[in-house]
Amino acid sequence: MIDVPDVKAVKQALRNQRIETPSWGYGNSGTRFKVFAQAGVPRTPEEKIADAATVHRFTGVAPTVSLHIPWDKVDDYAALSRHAADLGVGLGAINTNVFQDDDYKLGSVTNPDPGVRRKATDHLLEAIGIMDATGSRDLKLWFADGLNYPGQDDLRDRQDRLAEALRETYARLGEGQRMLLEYKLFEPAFYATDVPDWGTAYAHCLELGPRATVVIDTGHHAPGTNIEFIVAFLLRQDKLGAFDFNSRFYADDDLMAGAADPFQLFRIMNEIVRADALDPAYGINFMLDQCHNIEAKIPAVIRSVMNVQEATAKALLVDREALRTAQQEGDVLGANAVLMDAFNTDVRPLLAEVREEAGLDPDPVAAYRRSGYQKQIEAERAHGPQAGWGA
Ligand code: PSV
Ligand code: MN
Repeated sequence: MIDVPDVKAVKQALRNQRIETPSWGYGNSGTRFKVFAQAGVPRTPEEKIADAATVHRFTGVAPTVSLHIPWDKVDDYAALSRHAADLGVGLGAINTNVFQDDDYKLGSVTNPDPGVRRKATDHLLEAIGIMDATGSRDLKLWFADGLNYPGQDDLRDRQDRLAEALRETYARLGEGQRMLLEYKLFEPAFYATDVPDWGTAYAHCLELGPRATVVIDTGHHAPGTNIEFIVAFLLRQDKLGAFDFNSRFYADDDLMAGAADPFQLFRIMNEIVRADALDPAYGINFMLDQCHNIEAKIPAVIRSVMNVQEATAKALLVDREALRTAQQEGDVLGANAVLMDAFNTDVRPLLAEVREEAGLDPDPVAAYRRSGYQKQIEAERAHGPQAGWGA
């Protein structure tokens, strides 16, 4: 292992790290061609939260779970929050869903029909009401809005409509609540998306005020995009609110974070560490947004959490002083070597120690497999409709 100047501080940072898991990652989800059902999948939001609590039990760093409304609609959100607390976790970001009603065929908040826009904005306001009940801090907005054909609607008018809905929603935020705006280059709209990139999201957040910040979903960029640059830029502007971590090979593949390109995840976490933005007190919500179609879901979420931890540990090992010196001296190869030395370090023994010192099993996936939880949920959840993207 490379020389670690302050191994205690590195371990402390790793112990303090927080990663939020998505309720929908525990349900059935997949591609538009096929969603493969799995045994033991949750049927209710309560059961999804139980799975999230299980991930936290074995990793120790995933104490909150994001909800998606209406997929996680319940009558009593305060009771759901108590259920989560009883299981040792909290409810995190509330994700809005203005993309699955027939009314939204031509868009939600940017729809040319004011009635549809009203309905969509009302859903965003309803989500803030849910946050009031759950105590959630973050309202997460992603709009599928966009156009399939040139000329289909007026690009600029749609920006005005978007700004109006965002303004109304922002004004409704309560004390301590924030708005996170996610962008996506493509899909389901194929010609033009209304919030296609970080620049558009950033400009809208800037207009709104300090409580509106950008979400970077790692799967939502053109191939080859330098995501760590976006991270560095938004951090400098104090406008990075959250991540939706996942992996992509080609499009929005939603594979496990760190699976396709662990080096990219390291480069992202390197910018986070560089800005001292890892600590939960800084306010970035490090979320996963994934779907596990062919792999077992709970161990896949555990593996993803571990992948983020590994990238983070490597970023914490970067010798900042040596890097700065090499950079200032114009030592191109030296600077690059400092970064690569950290990336090429096997941090698994370090993380195993961190877990053991926290009273956890050093191998969370193996511990999960031994725990009997999978067998238990397969027996308990044998009947009834399983949760999925539409339920
Ligand atoms: C859209 O592709 C997205 O990344 C948004 O975050 C949605 O809320 C989520 O996926 C749902 O799976
Ligand atoms: Mn996302």
